[in-house]
Amino acid sequence: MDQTRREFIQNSIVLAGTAGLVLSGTDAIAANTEATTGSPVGMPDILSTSGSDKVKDLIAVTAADNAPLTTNVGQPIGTDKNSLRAGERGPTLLEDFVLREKLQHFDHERIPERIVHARGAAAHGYFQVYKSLADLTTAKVFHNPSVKTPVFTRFSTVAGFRGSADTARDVRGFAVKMYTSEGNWDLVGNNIPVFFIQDAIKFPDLIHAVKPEPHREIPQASSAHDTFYDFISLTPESMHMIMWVMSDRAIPRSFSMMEGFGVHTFRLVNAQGKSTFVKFHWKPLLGVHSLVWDEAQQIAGKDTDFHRRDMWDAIDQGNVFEWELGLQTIAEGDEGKLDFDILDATKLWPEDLLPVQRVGKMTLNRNPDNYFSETEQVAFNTTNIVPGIDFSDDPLLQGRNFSYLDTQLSRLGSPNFTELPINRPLVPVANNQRDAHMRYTVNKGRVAYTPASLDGHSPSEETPARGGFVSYREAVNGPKVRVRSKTFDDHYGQAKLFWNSMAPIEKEHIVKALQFELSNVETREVRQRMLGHLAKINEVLAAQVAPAIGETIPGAHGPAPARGTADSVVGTEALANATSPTTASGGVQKSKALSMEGQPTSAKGRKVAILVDAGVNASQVKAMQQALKAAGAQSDIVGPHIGAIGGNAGVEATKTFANSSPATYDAVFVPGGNSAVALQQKGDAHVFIAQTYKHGKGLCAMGESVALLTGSLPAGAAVNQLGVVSEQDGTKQGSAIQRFIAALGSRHWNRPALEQVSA
Ligand code: HDE
Repeated sequence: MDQTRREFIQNSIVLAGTAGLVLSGTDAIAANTEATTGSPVGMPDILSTSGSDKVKDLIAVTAADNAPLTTNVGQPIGTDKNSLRAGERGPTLLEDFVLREKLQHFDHERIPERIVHARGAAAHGYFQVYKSLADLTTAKVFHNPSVKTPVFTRFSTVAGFRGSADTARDVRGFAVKMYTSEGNWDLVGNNIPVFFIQDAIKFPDLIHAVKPEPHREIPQASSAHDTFYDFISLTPESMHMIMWVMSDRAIPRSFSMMEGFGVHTFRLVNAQGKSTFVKFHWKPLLGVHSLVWDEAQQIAGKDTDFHRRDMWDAIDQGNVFEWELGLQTIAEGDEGKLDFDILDATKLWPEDLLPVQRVGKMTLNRNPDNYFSETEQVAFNTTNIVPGIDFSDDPLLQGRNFSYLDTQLSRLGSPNFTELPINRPLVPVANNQRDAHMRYTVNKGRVAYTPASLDGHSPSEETPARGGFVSYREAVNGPKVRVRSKTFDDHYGQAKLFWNSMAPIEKEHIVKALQFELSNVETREVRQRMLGHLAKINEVLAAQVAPAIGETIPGAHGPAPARGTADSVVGTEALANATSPTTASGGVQKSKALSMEGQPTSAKGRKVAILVDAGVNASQVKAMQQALKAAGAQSDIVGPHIGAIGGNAGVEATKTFANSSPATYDAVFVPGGNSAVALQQKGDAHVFIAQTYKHGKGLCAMGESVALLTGSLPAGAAVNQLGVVSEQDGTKQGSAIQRFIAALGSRHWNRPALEQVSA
């Protein structure tokens, strides 16, 4: 290594050391000099095996606790409760620099929210590969299983403003920033594996159509309006994505219970320069689970922050959110064997044809210290890739590669946004870029150009052998044209595959979602155009949606129940049998991976409401709380007021019937005791039970409360089956708790008498 580069790296490491990195001072210099000289690659591998490097990096800029009050230039402040006045009742003086600085800063606190994905929440963690993937890629993040690469992952909705509800029906952003030893790698994906459009040039139109209509800024965070369906009904390529967005995937139960997808085809490139096409997947260890639409709408009012609160609380209590990274790969040259184009982002690669190999795990285990500094200022960029990972020619990805860097300028105001603590890489940054708003780095010397002979400190290029990035040598040739490739033409084949792959209940939910959305569209012509597309996907689907918007499908066969839903046995069967022959799917007609049925279930990450009043059996409450905690579930005691219930210090309510809702819980437990008498008189308690039954979630009542349970449900409702547990015998309390916990985490869709439930 030349002297200049060594000095630069040493200086950087010392700086990084004072900023709180794992290595510091002379130890760091020794360790990194060794690592650098001992490795063919020039950049020092400064990541430790703890994965906490980024967190330590941030400590240097995290405000200290209990510091004395100062102005922004460090002047100690005597008082900031009163402004400086000429006399106690006199006018305020211009000289009051404390007042002026405080107001000036406040006046400029906001930055523009993201144009899309404005509403989001994020957490820190790390990624670890299971075994080296050096045969596929030179990316070091995929080489050493003992290295924990720090990550910062942000989840978001797309359409809503920054203050909108978490549970809107929408695609979820799933953006992962990895602080690797070769610079930052951002995988800026979604929780749905395909997209609405095939070419980036349509993106502003799509977003203008889905956002609140411009004349009156209505509706917020909702696609159920005319301009969205006007655009969609004139854009057949969006039909596959529409099926996903109308499914329960668009209303996840938790960020930890949704999949993530890189969406586009990328390349992995190995040391021999061999390229393999790849699709990235994040598979949640808790399985994929969703809310039901009725819950999602209620939660939007009862707890706007439902998803961010769920993640914050889980991590705050020492739990983690985990996903395995999955890869689907196609050798370069084999892509032509498929009957769809791998550059078309409206197509997925059926897992039945190209199985997902799980190659590593991401663990999120630390909440940010400051929402604005970290979650709001984090700037993802699809062009943040590292050597060994490269782009495909997907025209959507190509457009994104321009957009992200560009948008950060208007959002964060300066090209120096990469110097913000949450955005800066853990490796040293060295180039001849200088100045601009809010420059943070102090560059030494007189040379800010290359080539330069005057100053030895100028950074030098890295050869590929030493880790310098080189683009994949893809051969490209063609006339300049504004045309869409014919290989992008199939717009319905994979929409059919998705529909075919759904369980009847999932089909029913898609039907109901479309009924809801289209019945909110005021223009009949737009609704009719949508029906036309649905009929091309599946006639029964269209025939079931049609009655809710006052239409019939001429010539459609397949029984559509009068109400247009599939609650009846006949309807359910009709939906189960309603399939369409697929195209553009490699011959796959149904894919298990697309359905949420059969996903792993567990009590982990679930939340139970325990309904209490004075006289509640405290030992049953305690036993349930302990069992839930042991199973990784949380619980809230819901009572008539917060605090000790009925003077019983052992039973402390943290929620009330007025400030909570059954929609925000995965199950309800009603312990026995005299509380049952008071709860009988409470409409809210009955609503808790009835609605939980209706939404297919776990219910458990003990002792005196068994009558309350059965009294809240219609005659013929399931009791002691399908996730409903009732136990009068106090000696069998333990087994009732176990049965209840076993039922947590799954929905029991086929409960009888749902129609009669009044909730
Ligand atoms: Fe984005 N997208 N996008 N997008 N996107 C943004 O960048 C854009 C697309 C995605 O948590 C913006 O920093 C274009 C697909 C996520 O901060 C902006 C196109 C996918 C996030 C932008 C797309 C995404 C964004 C707005 C069509 C899934 C939030 C703020 C070619 C694979 C990242 C920002 C975060 C954010 C542009 C389509 C995912 C304007 C032009 C497809 C997760 O640059």
